[in-house]
Amino acid sequence: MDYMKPFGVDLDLSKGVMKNPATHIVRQASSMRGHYADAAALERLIAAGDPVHYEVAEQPVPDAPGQMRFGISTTLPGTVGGECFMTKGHYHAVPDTAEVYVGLRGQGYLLMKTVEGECLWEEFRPGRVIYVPPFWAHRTVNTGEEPLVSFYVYPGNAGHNYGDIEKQGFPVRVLKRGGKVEFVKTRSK
Ligand code: S6P
Ligand code: ZN
Repeated sequence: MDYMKPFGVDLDLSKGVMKNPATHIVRQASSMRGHYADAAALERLIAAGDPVHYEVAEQPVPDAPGQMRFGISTTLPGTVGGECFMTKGHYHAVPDTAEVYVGLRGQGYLLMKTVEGECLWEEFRPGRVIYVPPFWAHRTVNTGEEPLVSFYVYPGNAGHNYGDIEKQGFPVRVLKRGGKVEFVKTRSK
């Protein structure tokens, strides 16, 4: 049999980065249109230099159910009209696939929602493991003053479904006003 070869990668845990990632996705403010409540504030931020909101570093593996895809996700600190910087968020394209996150650096939350509109969150902090069960969409939110860095691993065939989140949004927004974090419900479901 032609086996896939084992491999290892190095993480710099003090910086919260993967050394020499094969894939490096960078999402700037201009790729976040439609995700924040205050669209005008986002446009001002784009015009003022279009800062990076988050980055993802991965070593790709085959898209097969027995494989495990893993990497480092880094969400930068900042706000858009008071709403904390966050990732787009997604369901997995194969919805009954779970994911595990481990907080490495920084502070924030993983918001999770079901298609019926239940929304729960778990705190990110260094050393905290968060389990995202099958069927829950997930979005990282940085509520701190430094980059929020996490390690994640999920099934190789899971894929991403962003379209449903673009349509539905999340029923809870995370704001920071006067240094205080607030969870604001935007609708009952
Ligand atoms: C993949 C995993 C993370 C996110 C990353 C960026 O399943 O959940 O790698 O992709 O945090 O978020 P998003 O919502 O833009 O994919
Ligand atoms: Zn995921």
